[in-house]
Amino acid sequence: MIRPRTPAVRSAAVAGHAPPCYIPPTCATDLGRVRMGITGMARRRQLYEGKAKVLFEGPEPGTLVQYFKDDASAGNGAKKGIITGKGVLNNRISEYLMMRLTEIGVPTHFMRRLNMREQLIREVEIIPLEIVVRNIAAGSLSTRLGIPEGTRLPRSIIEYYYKNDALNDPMVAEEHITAFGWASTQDMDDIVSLTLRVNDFLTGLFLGVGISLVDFKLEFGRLWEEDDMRVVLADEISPDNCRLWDTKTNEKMDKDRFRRDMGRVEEAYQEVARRLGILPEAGNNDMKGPEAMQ
Ligand code: AIR
Ligand code: ASP
Repeated sequence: MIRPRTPAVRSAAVAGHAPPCYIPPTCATDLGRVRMGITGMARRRQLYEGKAKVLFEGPEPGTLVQYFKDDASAGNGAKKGIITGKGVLNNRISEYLMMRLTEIGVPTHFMRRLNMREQLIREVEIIPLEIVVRNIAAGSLSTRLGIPEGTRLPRSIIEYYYKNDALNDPMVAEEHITAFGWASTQDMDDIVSLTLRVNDFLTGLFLGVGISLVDFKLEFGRLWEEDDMRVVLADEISPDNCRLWDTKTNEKMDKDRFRRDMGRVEEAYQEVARRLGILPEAGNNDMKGPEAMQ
């Protein structure tokens, strides 16, 4: 839904109140320069580096380049590692899923994939929430409520977490979200209806390739077009932020293999891509993709 920009929000945007997570002022002033290994000539301003991705200034105003790293972390950075080829696979998987979602009318920040590790996205003001949808009990829900992993939930459950590393992304209620102004009631209406559509669509899409969509995390952003604002899907959708289990064997095909030291992590990501019919054809060398050199 498109909404006119309210005067209050407009002045906040003009005054340069940075999106809380992607372009904090401290990072924006500390502009790194990168040279992309394989593409050779591309020099881009780095705006932000996260745990799994880097954001660079895009070629046009209002665009950014999202670079997918092989770095993996768990437990808010407590555990760190590299999953070789993950960046290439997540770039491709997220492209595919975002494109399919666009086809059914879900607005996203995705514009197009640029190369093995990068995609062009629209610059949005990230809403500082992690929206988690659960269809089957697992992970923190099982731990917190004592519901065994694998229990089918009576209905899909949506949870909200406040995106704040220093606080360890605490779970919050809609009351906190609206009271502290992280999102308006109208933003939340849009977020919930988009999230439910994404869940319905992705559940069916994954089921079609023998994968149960157990749970996943989404992020949304505000996209400003002139004086209008739309809430759009942002970030990525990949085995880094979905739990994906083989429907027959319940074998895990997602980042839990890394979080729980189960081994065969790369293979699991590749298998997801293979089943979706999008495994990059290139050999192992290309899986490394261009390397960012600072
Ligand atoms: N998630 C949450 N924060 C970061 C991520 N990636 C995702 C997990 C899982 C879902 O949200 O990948 O798919 C629920 O996570 P948890 O840990 O709350 O059970
Ligand atoms: N919370 C994220 C995860 O486990 C990553 C991290 O916290 O470092 O997926």
